[in-house]
Amino acid sequence: MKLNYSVYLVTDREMAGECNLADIVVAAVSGGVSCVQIREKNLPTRQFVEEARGLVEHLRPLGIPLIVNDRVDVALACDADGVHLGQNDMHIKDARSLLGGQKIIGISAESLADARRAELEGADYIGISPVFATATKTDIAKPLGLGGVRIIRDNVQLPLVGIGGISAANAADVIQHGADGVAVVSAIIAAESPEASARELLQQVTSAKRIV
Ligand code: TZP
Ligand code: MG
Repeated sequence: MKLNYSVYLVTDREMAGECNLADIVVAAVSGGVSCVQIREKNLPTRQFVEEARGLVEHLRPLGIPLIVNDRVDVALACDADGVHLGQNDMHIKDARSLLGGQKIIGISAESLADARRAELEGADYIGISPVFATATKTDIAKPLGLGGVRIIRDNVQLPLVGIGGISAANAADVIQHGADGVAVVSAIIAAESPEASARELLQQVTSAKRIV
C-alpha cells in the first residue's frame, strides 16, 4: 500500500490535555493531515486498543490510514493500517510475519545506517528522527539537521518522513532536503486550531514539493 506521508500527525494524549484527542485528529484531517499515528506511552493495553479502534472508525471512511506506534498486537486487534517501530521495538521480520504483506511498517531511523538497514529489511517508510531539537520526546539522538536529511535521501529509496521540531516555519526546508513528508506532534496537538495548523503545514509541504 502506498501512503501519502505529506502531513503525518503523531498523537500525544498528555499534550491534548482536556481536549478530546479524536476531535483534534478529525479537525487536523479536515485541515489536510494525510496519515495519523496513534502513540500511547502510558495507556493500559485494553484502553489503547479501544482508542485505536475508535480512530480507525473515524479515519477509515475518510480514507486516512491509522498507524499504531510500537505495538503490533494493538495494530492487529484494531485492524489498523500499520505499525511504526523504533530500533528497540519488535524486529521488522517478526512484525512482518505477524502483520502480513499488506500492512504498512514504518521504522524510526536516527542515522544513515539505521535507514539503510530498515530498507534492506523491508520497511515501507522510514521516520528520520529527530530532524531538529524537540522537547516532545526526551530519549532521542542528536538532531540530524537538514544536512542529515539530505544524506539519508541520497542513499535510501524508501519514502522518508522527517520528525522532531517541525512546524510550518521549517516544513518546506525538510521537504526541500529530500523528505516526502513531515511528521509532527506539538505543531498540531498543541495548536490553538489543529485544523488551521494542519492546513498551514500542508500548504508549506505542497509548495515545497512543487519547486523540487
Ligand atoms: N520521535 C522523534 S521526535 C518525536 C518523536 C515522537 C517527537 C516530535 O514531536 P514534535 O512536537 O513534533 O517536535
Ligand atoms: Mg517505539
